[in-house]
Amino acid sequence: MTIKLNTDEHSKQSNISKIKSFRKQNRPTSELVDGVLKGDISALAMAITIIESRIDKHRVPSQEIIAKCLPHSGKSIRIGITGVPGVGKSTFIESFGSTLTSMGKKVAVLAVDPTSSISKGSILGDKTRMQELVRDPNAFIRPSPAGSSLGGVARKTRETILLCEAAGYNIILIETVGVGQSETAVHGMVDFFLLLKLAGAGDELQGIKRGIVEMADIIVINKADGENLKQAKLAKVEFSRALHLYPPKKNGWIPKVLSCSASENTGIVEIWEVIQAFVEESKNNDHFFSARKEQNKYWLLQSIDDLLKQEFYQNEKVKSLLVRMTKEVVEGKISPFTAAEELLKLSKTP
Ligand SMILES: Nc1nc2c(ncn2[C@@H]2O[C@H](COP(=O)(O)OP(=O)(O)O)[C@@H](O)[C@H]2O)c(=O)[nH]1
Ligand SMILES: [Mg+2]
Repeated sequence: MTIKLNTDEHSKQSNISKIKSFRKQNRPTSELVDGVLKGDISALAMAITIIESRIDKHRVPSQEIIAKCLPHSGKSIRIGITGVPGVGKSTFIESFGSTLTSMGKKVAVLAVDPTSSISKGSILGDKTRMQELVRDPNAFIRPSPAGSSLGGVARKTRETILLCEAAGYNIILIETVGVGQSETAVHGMVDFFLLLKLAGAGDELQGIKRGIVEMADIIVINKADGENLKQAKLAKVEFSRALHLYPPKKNGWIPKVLSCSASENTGIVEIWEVIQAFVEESKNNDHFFSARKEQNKYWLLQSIDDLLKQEFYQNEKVKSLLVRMTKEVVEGKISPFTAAEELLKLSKTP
């Protein structure tokens, strides 16, 4: 096995930990879990690597690690951060994350970006925007797991949340890029969902879908600085009004609209205050924990879906018949439904 090393200088630290992890690969999982529970970053990184691994021999250890960490998880605030590329997510996470660590919090930054393995532009790859946080001993940054399906990427990120919590991180920030389905997946794994926006262009022009606005617990107009400041303040007022047109939230929370400058660190503390108010309110009316329970249920069903599909498509008999069936369906010799039924029947034969 070879270790893939990153070449940019900001990844030097991660290279060191990769090599260390590599050497420690034969550590028993109990030792690894002890390390995680003590907050040892290299143990945490290694445990996550095992969980993300698609190698068969990592399957059992991965389940053991999760089982042992689960009782120690849950004690954090999980925050999803979304917005179109360029809106300032990475810059915001740097500023917000550093503000939180300076308050004594331990912050883990994760990402769900199913495109990152294709474009190589992993949204956390631009660690240049997180120079401070990268060096912060109270911050842990982990790029998006690679994966071909959003389901797989999301599952791994969800499990990584549990490990980070077991390691003592009490704020989990999950970045996702504001296009496609990944924000729905992230919304399904966080307590609080933050949408970053820009003043000026309308939502459609910014590529923000209505559904994403509906999911947001806070909308933050970023880049409220310099010549843009006035426009950002205006956008904030306008958007607060527009929000009344959206259906009320099940938990009774009224989404807030704020503005900030991620690069100048203004308006950041106010955002944290809103999140604290949200947590307090939703813990008081019990929506905080009931939402997490709902999420667990959702992920159970999602996992069953994933596993069933995986089992089906990996079945050797299915694989070979699928090619022929596809051809016959395309040529109109057999109906798609009949073909599907036959394939399913075949997958169940021993
Ligand atoms: N003026 C200004 N520029 C910002 C602010 N936040 C981010 N930027 C700039 O916007 C660009 C995109 O930021 P980045 O954090 O990479 O956005 P991301 O793609 O959403 O992660 C960079 O050039 C940042 O320097 C801000 O608050 N004010
Ligand atoms: Mg970014």
